[in-house]
Amino acid sequence: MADFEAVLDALYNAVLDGNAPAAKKLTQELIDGGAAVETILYDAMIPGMNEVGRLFEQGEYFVPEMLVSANAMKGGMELLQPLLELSDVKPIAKVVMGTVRGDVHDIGKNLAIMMMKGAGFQVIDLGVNVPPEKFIEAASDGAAIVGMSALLTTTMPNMKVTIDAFTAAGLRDRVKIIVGGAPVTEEFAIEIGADGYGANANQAVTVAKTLLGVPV
Ligand code: B12
Repeated sequence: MADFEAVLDALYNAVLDGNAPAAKKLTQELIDGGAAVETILYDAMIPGMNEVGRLFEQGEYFVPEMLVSANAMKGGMELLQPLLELSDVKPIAKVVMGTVRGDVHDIGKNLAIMMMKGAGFQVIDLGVNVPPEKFIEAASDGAAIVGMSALLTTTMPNMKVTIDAFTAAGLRDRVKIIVGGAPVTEEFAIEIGADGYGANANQAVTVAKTLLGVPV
């Protein structure tokens, strides 16, 4: 294989250009060459998406461009998923994850889920635009952790709405609630009464394990 750096660079550009076939091909090339999942994600795909966000903010990219980039990244991610799956291992705990109501961004949530599954959690993915009732219903069936993702400043408040709904339903003490997503911060997490915050998909794992008293 051509040197790693050049392929990572090409993958970054494939995400940036929304070139799904190239993103898949290059991801496969990196996997075959022995690149670590983290390297593929954090040194190519995620920086690519961040650049897409910057271009959108500057008015150079519009929603359709964001969408094709997201699809290109998702195609690559699908190839990474099987590498993280553990078989025949008793799950550490059940986790319910979703993107909050009003928000359809799911790449970060899906990454967090991938990492959590890889670390041995059983994860129920509720998808996007998830109302509080749906989080509550899914969590009532033995979940230890509820994870919420939000990418919009306008949907972040729905994390608090969901936490308050857990309290109102008398279930707040039964689950640990963790939050994440680009605009979410540790301070915000504390302010809304979440139990934990993760800045990235790896931290989703460490924060969940720490909250459950499982060695990290
Ligand atoms: C791709 C994208 C889209 C795609 C989403 C496709 C998809 N399937 O997800 C589409 C085109 C649909 C879209 C739509 C919109 N988008 Co958009 N989008 C983005 C973009 C470019 C990338 C997001 C992304 O995937 N990042 C990569 C992932 C890996 O990062 P991440 O989500 O932060 O996740 C990481 C961590 O945060 C953490 N994490 C995430 N979730 C969780 C959960 C837990 C529990 C934990 C512990 C950790 C964790 O782990 C992840 C991995 O490290 C961002 C720009 C950006 N840089 O964020 C804008 C951005 C989020 N979008 C934006 C906007 C404005 C919109 C629209 C309103 C545009 C419009 N006019 O219609 C709509 C809103 C639609 C809606 N109702 O949700 C703005 C938000 C601004 C704001 N202040 O709120 C941004 C920031 C762009 C910008 N710079 O202006 N978007």
